[in-house]
Amino acid sequence: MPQSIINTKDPKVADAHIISAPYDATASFHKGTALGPKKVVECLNTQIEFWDKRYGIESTDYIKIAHTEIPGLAKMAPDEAHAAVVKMCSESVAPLTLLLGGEHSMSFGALKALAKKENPKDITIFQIDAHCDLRKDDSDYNDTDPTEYAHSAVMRRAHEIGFNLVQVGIRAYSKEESDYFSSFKNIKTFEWNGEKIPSIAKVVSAINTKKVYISIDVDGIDPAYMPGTGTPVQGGLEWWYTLKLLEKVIEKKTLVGADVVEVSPVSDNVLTEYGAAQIVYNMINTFYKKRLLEAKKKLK
Ligand SMILES: [Mn+2]
Repeated sequence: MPQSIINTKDPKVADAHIISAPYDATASFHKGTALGPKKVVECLNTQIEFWDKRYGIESTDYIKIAHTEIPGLAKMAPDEAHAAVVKMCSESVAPLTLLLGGEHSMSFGALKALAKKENPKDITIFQIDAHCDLRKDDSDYNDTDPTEYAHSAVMRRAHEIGFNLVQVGIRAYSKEESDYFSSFKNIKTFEWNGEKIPSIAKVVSAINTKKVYISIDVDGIDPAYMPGTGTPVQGGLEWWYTLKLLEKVIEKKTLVGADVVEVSPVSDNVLTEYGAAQIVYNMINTFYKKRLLEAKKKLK
């Protein structure tokens, strides 16, 4: 029996490769997301149940999961950090690569790496987030050294290079961002505004491509479940809705990569890193659902 969900040291043989990007230089409010990946990996190593009750099996017996941390990120400027993420993600050969942030700007490194192998026009980024992240740059809150690699601009950068966008849980944005998402047909924004929550089927059907990349900013989920994050906003996605939504997206679409970002651990509360680790494990298992169900059949 494996001692941890991260059960191989060799990313070359892994079915899923988790890459940590502990970086928070452009964060706008509460810093600390650089500490996120380590805490999430700790939860994967010691807290998450191997047994996936959805499939009735210990998936760690059938799925190899590796973990690598990108070294030296803390001292890098935003453009250097971005390049380091692109390099590491480009070199990953696992069928599924998942990035752990770090601030949301890290996702653009994974997306740039993906854009080298695939046409971004064929891929929808399925983004769970309180924020649109569609700013041109961070000059509205950083007048000393604005950067286009800011976490608040990450989805604008991704959209500019051709990716389609479906955004869920959005509830804080600027006029600039509203104007931006209103002017493109290939951006669909589901707002959380106290009105009726859209059905999971409706959200999934808004994804118009077969291929999907999932980007989860944990602040999209309600801070009652995920309090440890850089820019929390009240009134987000409910926990079980989130898990079901992700499961449906991965079942219906072809997952080409994922990230979980903006975990910023707070003292005396481990909900955020624990929840993020559970989300990571669930996504990997859903990706390998067919394999797990076949293995389960043979056990009988
Ligand atoms: Mn956000």
